[in-house]
Amino acid sequence: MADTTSAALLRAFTDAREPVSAEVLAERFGGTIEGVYRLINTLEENGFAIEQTDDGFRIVAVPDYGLGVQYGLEAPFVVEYHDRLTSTNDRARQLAGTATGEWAVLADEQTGGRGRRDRAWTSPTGGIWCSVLLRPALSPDRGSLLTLAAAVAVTDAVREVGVDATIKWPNDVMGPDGGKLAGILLETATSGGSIEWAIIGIGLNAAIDPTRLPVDATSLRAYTTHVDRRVLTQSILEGLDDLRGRLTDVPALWRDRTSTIGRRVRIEADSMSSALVGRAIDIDETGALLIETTEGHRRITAGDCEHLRPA
Ligand code: BT5
Repeated sequence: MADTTSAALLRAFTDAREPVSAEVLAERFGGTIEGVYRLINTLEENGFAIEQTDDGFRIVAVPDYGLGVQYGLEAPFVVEYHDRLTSTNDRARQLAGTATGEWAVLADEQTGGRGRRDRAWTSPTGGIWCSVLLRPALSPDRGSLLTLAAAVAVTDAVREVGVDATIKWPNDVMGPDGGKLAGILLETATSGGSIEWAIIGIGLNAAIDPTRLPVDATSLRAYTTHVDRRVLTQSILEGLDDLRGRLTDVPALWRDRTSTIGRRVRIEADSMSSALVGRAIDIDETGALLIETTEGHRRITAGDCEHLRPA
């Protein structure tokens, strides 16, 4: 059973940073006083330090990831945290079928993390492995804008901590020296001509020693010693929540942050029998990549992109 109550109790605290009595907390989150005491225990087990004074309860320390992400989060997602999961996308899929509302599933470690086209995603402890379950009213052909929006949100969160990331089409966030810092995996279900749910899986190599990652990967750890996963995850979730409300702005924001446009690229896609080489000239309003080749212009909706040296 998915747990929305710890999230509700944390929201009740977020509204007032002063000590709050058990009675007021119970009233705010719509539960009983016994429920408040039980949830206070749950929060303490999850790394919160909660002080009880004559005036009530006060949160004095917040875990640096996990349910700490819910505390002070200015986005409407219920956060669910697991130390270890097969894949946060798989868990979000279960929630899509069994729970209502919008969720952010987080894990510290994944044992079966997935990339696109069934590729494996290396997910040791210390990463931000996060799947956001959205229920957008969106036509399926605009779904890939959610991927671009997530790439923009991740890039901005990483830049805020001083790491100069850029986006490689369509969904890779690259570190300053070219290694892959983050990837995004979008999964959707459609019904009646519109998206019923969308799961945006975000993998960001945060507090991970780069030697534990594939050779082409990098980690925030390579650029900064102090990596605050709570702040980063909140900023990604808040950025994504803002952008999903104004998807028409996303292509321009993505363009401002990409290193792909203007580059010679090689594109491989399931829909093409051989790789395509050309110059990336733009993305269109759906996020498709426009390539100039010797045989004219091509429009690519999905695939893998490699940046090449100038001819
Ligand atoms: C992606 O696929 O970039 C999407 C990755 C999405 C991962 C998140 S984590 C939370 C959520 N739960 C999941 O199970 N998945 C999502 P793609 O573009 O296909 O890139 C996959 C390729 O990236 C692999 O074939 C490796 O070459 C490389 N790779 C694997 N692990 C990596 C890592 N941790 N960092 C950078 N590159 C990695």
